[in-house]
Amino acid sequence: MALLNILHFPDPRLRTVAKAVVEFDENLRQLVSDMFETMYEAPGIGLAATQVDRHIRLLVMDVSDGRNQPLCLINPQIISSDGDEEMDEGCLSVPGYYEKVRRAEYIRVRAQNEFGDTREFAARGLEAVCIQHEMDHLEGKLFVDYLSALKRNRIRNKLIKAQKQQAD
Ligand code: K1U
Ligand code: ZN
Repeated sequence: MALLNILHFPDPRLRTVAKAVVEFDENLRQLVSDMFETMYEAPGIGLAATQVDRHIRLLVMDVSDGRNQPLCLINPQIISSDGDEEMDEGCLSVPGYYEKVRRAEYIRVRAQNEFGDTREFAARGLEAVCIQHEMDHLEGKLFVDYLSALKRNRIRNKLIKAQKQQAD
C-alpha cells in the first residue's frame, strides 16, 4: 500500500484526457488499492486517477457516512441522466475551496470493476454528483471550470501563492 501524490490546480497535468483501461491485471488492482488509501487518508469522498497523475479511466469513491462502502469505477459511462440540482463541491486538487455547481440529479451509470466485470446502476444525490465530478477529472475538467473566470482566476492565484510559500 502507498499514499500517492495529489496534483493541485493549476497543474497542467490535470488537463490530460484519460485513456480507456484495457488490462485488468495486478498492477491495476494495486493502483486501485493505493487510490483508496490516498482518498481515505486525504480525506475525500472520491479520487480520479488523473489527480494522481495516472491518465487512465479509473475512479474510486465512498460517499457513505461510515466510510465503508468503497466503489471503484473503471471506464465509466453515463448512459442516461435526468433533472438538475446545485450542490457545494470541493476537490482534493483545489484544496480549501467549496463552490456551488449545477449537475444532473439522477444518472444511470455503466462501468467495469477492477476485474473487468461490467455493471449498470442508478445514482442520485451526493453519489451522482461525486460520479460526475470524478468523471470530469477523466476529461481534464475541474469544478472551477463551472465558475466565472474571475472566481477561477482568484482561486488559481491564491493556490499558486500557497504552493510557492510551501516550497520556500
Ligand atoms: O475529486 C476530488 O477531489 C474529491 C472530492 C469529491 C467531491 C466532493 C464534493 C462534491 C463532489 C465531489 C472530495 O472528496 S473534496 C472533500 C470532501 O468533500 C469531503 C471530505 C471528507 C468528508 C466529507 C467530504
Ligand atoms: Zn476533484
